[in-house]
Amino acid sequence: MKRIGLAMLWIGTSHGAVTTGADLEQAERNYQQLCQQCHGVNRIGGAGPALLPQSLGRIKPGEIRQVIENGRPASQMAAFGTLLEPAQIDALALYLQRPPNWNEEAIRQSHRVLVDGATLPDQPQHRADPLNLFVVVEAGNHHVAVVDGDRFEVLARFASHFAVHGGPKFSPDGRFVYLASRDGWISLYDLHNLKLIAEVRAGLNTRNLAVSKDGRWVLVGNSLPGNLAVLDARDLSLVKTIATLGSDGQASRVSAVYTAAPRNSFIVALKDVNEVWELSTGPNPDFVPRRIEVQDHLDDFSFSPDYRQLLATSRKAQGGQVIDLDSGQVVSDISLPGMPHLGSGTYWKRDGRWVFATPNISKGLVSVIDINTWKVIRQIPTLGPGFFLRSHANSRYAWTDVFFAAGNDAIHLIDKQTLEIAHTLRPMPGKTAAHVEFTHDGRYLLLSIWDTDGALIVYDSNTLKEIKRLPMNKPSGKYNVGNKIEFAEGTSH
Ligand code: DHE
Repeated sequence: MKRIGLAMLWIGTSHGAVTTGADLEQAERNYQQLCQQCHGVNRIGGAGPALLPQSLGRIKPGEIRQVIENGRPASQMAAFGTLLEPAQIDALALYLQRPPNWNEEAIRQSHRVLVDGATLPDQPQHRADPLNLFVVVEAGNHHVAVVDGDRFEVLARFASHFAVHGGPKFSPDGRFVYLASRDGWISLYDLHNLKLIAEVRAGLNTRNLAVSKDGRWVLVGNSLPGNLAVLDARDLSLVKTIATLGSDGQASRVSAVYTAAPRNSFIVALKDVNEVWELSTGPNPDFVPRRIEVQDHLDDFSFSPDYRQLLATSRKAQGGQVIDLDSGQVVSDISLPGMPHLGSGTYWKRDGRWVFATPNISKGLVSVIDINTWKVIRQIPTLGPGFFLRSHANSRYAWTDVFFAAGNDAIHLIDKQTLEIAHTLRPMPGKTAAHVEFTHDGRYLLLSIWDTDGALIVYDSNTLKEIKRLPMNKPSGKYNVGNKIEFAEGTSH
């Protein structure tokens, strides 16, 4: 192996000498050139493990240096001792033990306004019904498609940042959509003009985002650094960051952020401290959190239809708990086996009473809960653990997958009244079928086939006949504008 660009890389320190700021800057460049491909752009891991202080804490500094120099036997980790000088290895080992820096200045510098939104027409510049558009995340090649929900044609398609995850969120009128990528980039797209308006990197590793009831603010929940970023929804400019520190000062990552429209607030779940935060989004908000103490860290949760209660689970807990958001008190414990995925759960009316159903990511069942009594009224066995569950007020069925099982090409249709599996479809045998979203009127639905040679399949939601197939590269989530801005029954919030 040759020493790469040594004259340019070498900063002039000798092995054992003090590592300077310039050495660390060079170490960062070396990281990007040599390590990033396996360990991730932000050191958050990829094919190789994350290289962050949190994940390296148990390893002695000398051992970190030794692994860089000699590699790790019986692993993919190569030796860089012949490629880097000893002092460069020192600097790289030190660099990996420091937290990545992403402060307000870095966020502001990353901000790009691509088009001045005020100069664009405020009426749709296309023929499609603006409330029946779908925003579709094409995960296989990091693109986003805008699909006409009447003609089932792609109206526009644009490149996204790396790994858009979670639900895009919309402005209250449905004109703008906000997307969050796992690598911290937030994008603002105008669905009337089919144009990307602005982008900002709000963090290094982002969980998700929420848009306030009045459409003025975007709240971004980050894992790295552990904080919240408040953005101006008009152009994504940074308003402020809020470090997510528990009342005892302990730093926490964010699990998720949501808008609770009836409460005119944001709800924030924290991953490492036993607190849920509520941030008012009323007039002139100060974004100072109201802290609600909870029994466990919240990894996954959903709301009651009136947003007065939080139905929460923790991966460590033995089930679920219902938390009253006004009093902060736990109202009820719910015995739920396995690992219910409450965030993907959905509500519907059965015999005039609200029920809530949740898939389970470790057991092959869907649990149905009566939300007046908070009792589990049915455990519906499925072919395997599933991820998503979706319905619509006008649909007789709730659609769920078996994402984590060998037979994940199957999709179950649960009859919402009998609570039995009425149909099991296999749309493309051998290929994972998961995640459904209905058209605004509920007459049709779009289903994803998560494969490089995948597709969006359009079904008639009553006859279950296939209407159309749009080839796509691993389409993941898809989101109907009308359903989303109305917080419609059956879809995710
Ligand atoms: Fe997701 C939504 C968390 C792994 C695809 N996922 C969400 C949301 C959260 C979450 C908090 C709600 C966001 C919102 O509404 O704004 N997801 C997590 C995890 O903690 C988990 C288990 C581990 C992780 O890596 O973060 C996880 N999720 C995945 C995947 O592996 C999936 C299948 C592929 C991917 O894209 O990474 C995946 N998650 C999705 C999708 C949604 C989602 C498609 C949106 C669902 C919706 O209909 O709204």
